[in-house]
Amino acid sequence: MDELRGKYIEAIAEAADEAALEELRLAAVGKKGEVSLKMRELGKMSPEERQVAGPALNALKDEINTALTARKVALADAALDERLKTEWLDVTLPSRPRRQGTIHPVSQVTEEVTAIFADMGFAVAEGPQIETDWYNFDALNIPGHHPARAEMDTFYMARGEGDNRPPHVLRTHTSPVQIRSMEAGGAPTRIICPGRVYRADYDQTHTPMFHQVEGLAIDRDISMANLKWVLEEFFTAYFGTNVKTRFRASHFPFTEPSAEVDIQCSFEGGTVKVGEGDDWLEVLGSGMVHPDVLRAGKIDPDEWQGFAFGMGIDRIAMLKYGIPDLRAFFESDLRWLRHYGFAALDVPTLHAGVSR
Ligand code: 2U9
Repeated sequence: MDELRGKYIEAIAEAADEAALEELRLAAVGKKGEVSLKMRELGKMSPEERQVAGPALNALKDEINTALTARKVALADAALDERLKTEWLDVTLPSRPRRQGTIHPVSQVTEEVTAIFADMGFAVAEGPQIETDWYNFDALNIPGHHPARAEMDTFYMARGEGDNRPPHVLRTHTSPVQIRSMEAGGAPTRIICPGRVYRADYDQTHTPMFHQVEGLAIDRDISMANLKWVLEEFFTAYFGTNVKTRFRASHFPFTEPSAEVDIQCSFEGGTVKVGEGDDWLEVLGSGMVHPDVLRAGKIDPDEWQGFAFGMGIDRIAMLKYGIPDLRAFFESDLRWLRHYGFAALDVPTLHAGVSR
């Protein structure tokens, strides 16, 4: 038995790899291994011989198994050491260039507009893009026969056969957000509602989805004078220069009186420059909220009054950044966006903290 121990314990300690170890395991304690065969012989021994040989063989088997495990661990450690010596990282290598995204002009302008109105005490309100025709039209004093409600102009959601619920539409303006906000929060209020809107319109200057920001201020004595000041303040901050405005009487179902607002510009050299020259550019619709619209929002028009306005975000983005083509937005092509200066990470965003 001592001979067996000497033979195997020594060989295991010197085994060069896992395959050699496995060979030794089979030769010693495998089914037909030397120790196993010896154990089988126990049956033929006298009880006295067995009492001595049995425990000794078991101890030898344990000893060999322990030695096998120890050598296996030692071999694995040695292999790891070897790998660590040969495999190494050059931490001084420059990193691989990564493709960068860019903040979309519409997102950037939405944040700029939000920051400017936030400074004047306006909070942001949001709402669903699929609306009931009540919130999108009736509550805004747009009657059933109004052309805007025709399927030619508005996307109606398909209804199943026999589904007689009132129609749902893709909102055609963000005005329903203001109705919901008036219902939920009452007066006084000061909010802007930026977001996507949809109209069945597609040509050189119109896309079926575009972005609007609308504003609403309601209090006991809000007037057109407040509207004019807020808008002039906005244009000057947004374009970074003093911008004259021109208010022209107009008509919208949801405001009375209503005004379209032009900003001062020049068209020299085929480009539009805002805040200089003698020309005018229409950018915005506005007015005093119609009493029926206040009532639809559960606000008493005998107690409260307010102004509202609406403008296209895509349009004021194109004006500020000199983008002449809607494709820059519609295809969100990085080459277009970069061309107009929308490189990643070098644009101020609200997340990074706006400084003006
Ligand atoms: C409520 C009451 C009144 C929002 C208004 C306009 C005039 C307007 C257009 C500008 C360009 C839409 O994107 S555009 O095509 N908007 O002319 N919007 S007043 O009036 C409201 C809104 C909500 C409760």
